[in-house]
Amino acid sequence: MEMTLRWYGPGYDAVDLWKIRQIPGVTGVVTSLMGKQPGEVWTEADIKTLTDPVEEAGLKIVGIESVNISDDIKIGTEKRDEHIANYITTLENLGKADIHMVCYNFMPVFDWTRSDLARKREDGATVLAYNQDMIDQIKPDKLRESMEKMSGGFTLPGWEPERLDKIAELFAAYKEVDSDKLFANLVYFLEAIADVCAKYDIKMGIHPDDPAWPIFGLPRIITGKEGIEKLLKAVDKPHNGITLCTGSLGSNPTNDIVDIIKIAKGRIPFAHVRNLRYNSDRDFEEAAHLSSDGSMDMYAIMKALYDTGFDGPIRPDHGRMVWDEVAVPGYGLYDRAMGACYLQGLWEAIDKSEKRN
Ligand code: DNO
Repeated sequence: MEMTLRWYGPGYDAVDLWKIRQIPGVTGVVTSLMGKQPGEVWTEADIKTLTDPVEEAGLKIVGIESVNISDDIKIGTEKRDEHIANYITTLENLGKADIHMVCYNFMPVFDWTRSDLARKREDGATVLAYNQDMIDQIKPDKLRESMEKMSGGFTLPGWEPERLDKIAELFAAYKEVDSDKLFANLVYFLEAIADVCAKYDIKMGIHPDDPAWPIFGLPRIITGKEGIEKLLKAVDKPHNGITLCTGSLGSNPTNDIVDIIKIAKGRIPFAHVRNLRYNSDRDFEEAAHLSSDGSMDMYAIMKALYDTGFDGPIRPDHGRMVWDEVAVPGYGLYDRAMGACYLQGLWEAIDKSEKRN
């Protein structure tokens, strides 16, 4: 495995690349062009605005998180083929820039969703949290406003204001899209990009839905083992893989993450590893990465990745906000640096004990 951190790109992140470089063991970043709208082409010149500063800092780009998929592709409108053609050009340009892993999601309208971006914990740290009762009280068209209010002025990934300005239209366009149709549109997309992915050896890692159940009546299809198995089988080609996000899958306590790692063996090009704590079946909050701080067994997760031969990029995921840091919610430097060291400690211990036995 290769330890990395997410970096939002020039002008979008409060964390400097040189600080990321000083985290022991971190050799690369995953990043994105946050200003691009889904459906647009990423030119070679655009991509250079990412590779230049990262390489100057002595790091490398090990993948893109994310090249977002337009709602036209997800819905299957008459614009989808044009957007897919643009996506193919983007993949081509990424391949030429020696970037071979792309994370994306297929969630309708909203990307990851939380009811609270700064819930205070007992020790004063703040964390992202989800409470279903609070979400049930928010109208979908007010969700963007509520997320923006909580974001401290930072642009949140997957919450492009330009797209969400048209929320009523988007909801109307999804009216005819049930989970079968959404799944078929995902398969259509993956088949269409198969050749370019094969040519440039690009691995696509779909990010699970977060939280891992439908919200606001919109379908969600990558919520657990069943959806993942179905997708891996439907397009049984090496470019079709998953981003193993323990926090998203783990939002549903019935998901057995170790089992999911086993069934997706060889098809996990990217891993996001973090912990969370369930307070009830209607409420969870994110925790420090340590097993003892949350509800998940981080040792068992790292061991399953190790045992299945995972060798891709991995990153600590959302961190708590500690020591008065001001940054993109979930993406401060301090707690993610602690997470990166902790995960590497687990990995080293597993590796050494396996080799001695
Ligand atoms: C949030 C992230 C997501 C993720 C996308 C992948 O913190 O986990 O925004 O990057 O869903 O496309």
